[in-house]
Amino acid sequence: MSHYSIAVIPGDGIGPEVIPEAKRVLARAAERFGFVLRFEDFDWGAEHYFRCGSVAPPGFLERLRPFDAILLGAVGHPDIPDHITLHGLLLPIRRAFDQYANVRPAVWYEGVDGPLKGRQPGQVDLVIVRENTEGEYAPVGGFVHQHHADEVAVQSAVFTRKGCERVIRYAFQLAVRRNRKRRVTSVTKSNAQAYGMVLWDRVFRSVAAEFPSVETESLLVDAAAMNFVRRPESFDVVVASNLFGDILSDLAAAVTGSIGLAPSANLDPERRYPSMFEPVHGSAPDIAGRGIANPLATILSGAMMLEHLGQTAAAQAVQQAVAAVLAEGRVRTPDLGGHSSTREVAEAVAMRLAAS
Ligand code: GGG
Repeated sequence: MSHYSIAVIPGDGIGPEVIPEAKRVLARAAERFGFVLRFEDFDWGAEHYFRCGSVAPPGFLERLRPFDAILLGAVGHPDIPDHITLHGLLLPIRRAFDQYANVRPAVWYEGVDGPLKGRQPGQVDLVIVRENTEGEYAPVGGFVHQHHADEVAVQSAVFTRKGCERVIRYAFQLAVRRNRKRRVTSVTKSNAQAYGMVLWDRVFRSVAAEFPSVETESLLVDAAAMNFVRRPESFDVVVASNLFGDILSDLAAAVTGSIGLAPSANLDPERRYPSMFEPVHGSAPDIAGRGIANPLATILSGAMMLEHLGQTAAAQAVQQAVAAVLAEGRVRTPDLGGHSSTREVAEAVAMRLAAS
């Protein structure tokens, strides 16, 4: 029987509400498909910051390294500047474990209302591949004359040939594996960002030449945003820089009904380090503590984790159970127009899983 060790970081806000529900569903899947998930929880995030002055303890990356995967809820607290949480936990994990492909599917499920007139569920099934280790999120820059009237802040984006090439190649490989539209859309703003993103465009063209069976499209990010609304069904795999991929995945989530349904995988495709799975949504302090957060994005992130671990049948069963609960429309959280609790939605998925 296969055993997998999973480091769990529930984090802040709704993170500690959705994570236990996802663990319950994943444990049910493990039971049914005959493998073992050993979860170990880490109480890092805002509470750790209030107690110790940092969101994670010294050496936290070394503690995560031996795990097979990391499952993360959400980070961010209204009383801590967001850059402290992000640069203290999430971004170091992505960089230390070279999780260079942040894979963010956006699927419009049957039974879910979308905001777009004249479009139907089932018409949108796209994946954003976000570069996850450099670009606009590279920790390069600084302050001069900080906190004085004449202070200056410099923030540099870093685009390397290797960084562009590997994530763009991953996007093409994914388009081939998905075998849907076999289409990769590259998103930049290379008319204005005339160095890093020009390099990206050049690398995109050269990697595209390795995949003659894949159709390509290059869009400026403003046009991409417009077309996510105007023609979302035309997209298959979208590859974008760290910042643009982040923004577009929230837009894709809204177009497909709710950010409460958007999962993500931070992958080290070479499998040298643990990959990390997390919902796209953040800590949502406005609804935290009320037991109404949608657990499906975290459950679907868990399914992506099972897929990554090689438990494909279990991953598909979880995805099908989620799709069935959504299609049935009886149990759903308020973000989808329902009145159910986080626990009730997860329990409905777990029951479907057991029945399937
Ligand atoms: N579920 C992950 C989470 O809490 N994300 C908050 C966030 O601000 N993420 C930024 C990012 O993904 O780069």
